[in-house]
Amino acid sequence: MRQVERARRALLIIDAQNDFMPFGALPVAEGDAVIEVANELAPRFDYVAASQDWHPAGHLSFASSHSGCVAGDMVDLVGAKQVLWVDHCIQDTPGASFHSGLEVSHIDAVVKKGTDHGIDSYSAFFDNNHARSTGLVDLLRKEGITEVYAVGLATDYCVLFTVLDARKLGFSVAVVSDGVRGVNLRAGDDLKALDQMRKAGSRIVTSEEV
Ligand code: VGL
Ligand code: ZN
Repeated sequence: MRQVERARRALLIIDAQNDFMPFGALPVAEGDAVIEVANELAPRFDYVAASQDWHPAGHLSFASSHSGCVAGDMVDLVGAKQVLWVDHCIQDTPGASFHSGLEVSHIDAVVKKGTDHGIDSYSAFFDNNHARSTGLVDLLRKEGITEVYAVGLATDYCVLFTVLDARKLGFSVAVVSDGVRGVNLRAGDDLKALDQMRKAGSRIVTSEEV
């Protein structure tokens, strides 16, 4: 009998942390809606990896680290443009913890990002200047994963850059549209990000289509 080989699939749960929830320091509207989608999908995957934004206090992506700056300002960090944020996801604080509703027993690996004081890391794979890997790509390759699905926060930052890197690394990629939400510093940023991900060759699917 012939067997059809199915792709090995991983679910990537991006930054499902308290500080990005509606009650958190850097609130994403309806951010908590991604939790039940993640919980529902996770058991159906061969491998589940979750990322945590994990900044040291005084991180240079924080407006509070630049005198005279407020959240939303742009600065130059190691030659790249950087949006400044309110303090968020500081290592070992409650704001950096996963939302309490997230079913962590489904998670096979956690990768931390944004840990270097001077450089931000939107992608769960590499920091923003692509100098350092979080190790996620090695974990996925060791598991024989060829296809990744993304849920989490935020559509227009960390989900976007994770998905773009996943495509560059050669994975086939799907973004679960009802499992992501955007910061929307400008209205419509989330829709633009979905479009950008589609143009980079990722599929946009609903959780029912997974
Ligand atoms: C994020 C802004 C700053 C994200 C992280 O998880 O999308 N956004 N740090
Ligand atoms: Zn951050």
